[in-house]
Amino acid sequence: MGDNVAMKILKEHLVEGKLVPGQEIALRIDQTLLQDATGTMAMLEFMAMGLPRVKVELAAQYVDHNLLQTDNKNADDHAFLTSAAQKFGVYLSKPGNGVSHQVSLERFGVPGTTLLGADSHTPTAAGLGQLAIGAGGLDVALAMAGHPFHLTCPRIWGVKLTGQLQPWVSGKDVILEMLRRHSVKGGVGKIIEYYGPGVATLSATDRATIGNMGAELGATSTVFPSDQHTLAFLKAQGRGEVWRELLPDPDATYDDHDEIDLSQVVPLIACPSSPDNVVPVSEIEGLKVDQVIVGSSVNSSFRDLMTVCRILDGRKVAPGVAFHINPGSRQVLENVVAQGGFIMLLLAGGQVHQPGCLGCIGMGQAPGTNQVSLRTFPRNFPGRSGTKEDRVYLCSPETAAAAGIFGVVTDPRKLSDLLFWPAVQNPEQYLVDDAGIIVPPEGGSAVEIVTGPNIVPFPEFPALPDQLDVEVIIKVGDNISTDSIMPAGNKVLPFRSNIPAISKFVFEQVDPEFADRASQKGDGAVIGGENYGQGSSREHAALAPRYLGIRVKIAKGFARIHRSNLINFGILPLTFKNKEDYDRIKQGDRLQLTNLRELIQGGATEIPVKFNGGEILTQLTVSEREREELLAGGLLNKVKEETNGGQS
Ligand code: MIC
Repeated sequence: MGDNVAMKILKEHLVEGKLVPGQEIALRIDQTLLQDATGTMAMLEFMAMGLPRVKVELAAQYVDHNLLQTDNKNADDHAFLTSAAQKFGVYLSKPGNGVSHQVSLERFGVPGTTLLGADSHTPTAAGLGQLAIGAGGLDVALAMAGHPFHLTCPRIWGVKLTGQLQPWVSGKDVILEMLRRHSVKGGVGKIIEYYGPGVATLSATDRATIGNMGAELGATSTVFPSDQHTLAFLKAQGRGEVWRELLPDPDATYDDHDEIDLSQVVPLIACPSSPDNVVPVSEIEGLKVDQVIVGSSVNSSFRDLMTVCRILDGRKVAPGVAFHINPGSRQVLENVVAQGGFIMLLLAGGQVHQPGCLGCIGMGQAPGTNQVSLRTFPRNFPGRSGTKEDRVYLCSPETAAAAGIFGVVTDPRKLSDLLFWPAVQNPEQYLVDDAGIIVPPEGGSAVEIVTGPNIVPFPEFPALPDQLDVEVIIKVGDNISTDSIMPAGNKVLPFRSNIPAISKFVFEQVDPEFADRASQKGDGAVIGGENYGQGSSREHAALAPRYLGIRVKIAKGFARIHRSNLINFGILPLTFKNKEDYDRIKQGDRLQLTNLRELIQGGATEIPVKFNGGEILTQLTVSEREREELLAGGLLNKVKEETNGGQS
């Protein structure tokens, strides 16, 4: 039986365990990715390990999230990251050079290698046939220190692509079709591998779009084969020599199956406020639009932007619409400028911003009250835009451009009444300019690390006690995202390296009293529904609640990265054995967990929880390694124990 692409890469990188779905495995990591919002903490964690230099083939640090400089904080973090990158052998992509995913695709990605990134959208690298996985900052810091990455061996979900996309339909519509079919939980525990004749019709950047938003399906990763399109993209970047062909064997099999006939995919749109709330654009045609944003984390490539330029060429953005463009990278912007696209945007009335994440993480571009905002971003969780009760829709660049011109949601296929489909291709040779990348010097040991006053020491957490008597500080429903747990935005993001300060914002939009209540009550618990902690990789969604005293989270189910982050910081991730028990516990109840250490050491998979005179059974689904981390009070404590010969 032949291997699929994912299995080939997994086999080449497996260092522990067996490739049996559900079992814990460890993979060798070739490249790492940090961005500034998660990377400041991750860099501090790496430094706590005391190594002189990173031990991966390539480590890169991008400054793309915290670009606003309203006071010293973000600028201090940039200076810290720049000095640390120099010292430890990390490539530094400067503020304004672009979004990590786009720059990594352009300048660093290598087919067939592994990339671990402190950002859930790291699988954008699927566009190059790289196996890229999003993880918490601490896991990435460990990988930078040369440790393998542990994960539950995923099932491989083969999605056969046939046919060819119709004009005005693009990669974004394919991933929205996946979300329409399978929901934000559909990819949990899986690597999605696209194969079949339709793959050859998709450019590397369309594949990157599909890979990026595999994160919205909850998938561990996404892969595409590395073929002639991959080679063409790498050659156009002047990096053809890193290409290798990576195709599924002709008799490759998959654990799960689906099929998409690309020619049947229609323009789709995700309605507020979940990426899987997908309908055909035609269904909501005519809805008045106030704001359109193209770019940021996804759909910010040359093809995406140039398509928008061509659609806007010689036309005007509708008077009531603010039309923003956030290029994915300096390189994208330079190439759009070189091909005359920039002037088309300006003359049409577009607002062009510096390359970066910007409004995608709530750093500006928040819509007004009740305003409808169409974005080519990957996420539209409630309030993520920065505006409470926002109305954010996710769509392709083609749909975004059509809305910009007509001022109302419009099926982009109607644009053929105005112009021929531009069918923009990626250039055969990009204008390549690495001025925004600082290459680390050979020996960086003499470099002084620069730290500002906002970088505060990492909090210390004790080992897990034997008994826990905790109060339920909050009870929430299904699909709570990390944006709800630990909001981002311009007010909060500058505190990513200051846990005491950022913890004041935990659950701010759901329950503004949460942080005060949690710190007053001492040890606490959170009750959640299905897919708790979906969305971003931000470890602050575990770290900050832990700082406030949260010791246990009991949910119907956890999202992959958040579950690992909870364990990394010593929070017990328990699931209800009987999901109906969720209804029996309410906010304010006291929960007692006894003999915890003995149970966890002894390999117990069921943990009894007493409350209000009753008892429920919860499940602890963790590996041996994770049990040790929980007992130690978190992964950093365990690493310290190991380095100090058993003394914490
Ligand atoms: C996101 O899309 O939510 C982010 C911003 O890329 C995050 C990273 C973060 O929280 O800083 C992610 O998805 O990991």
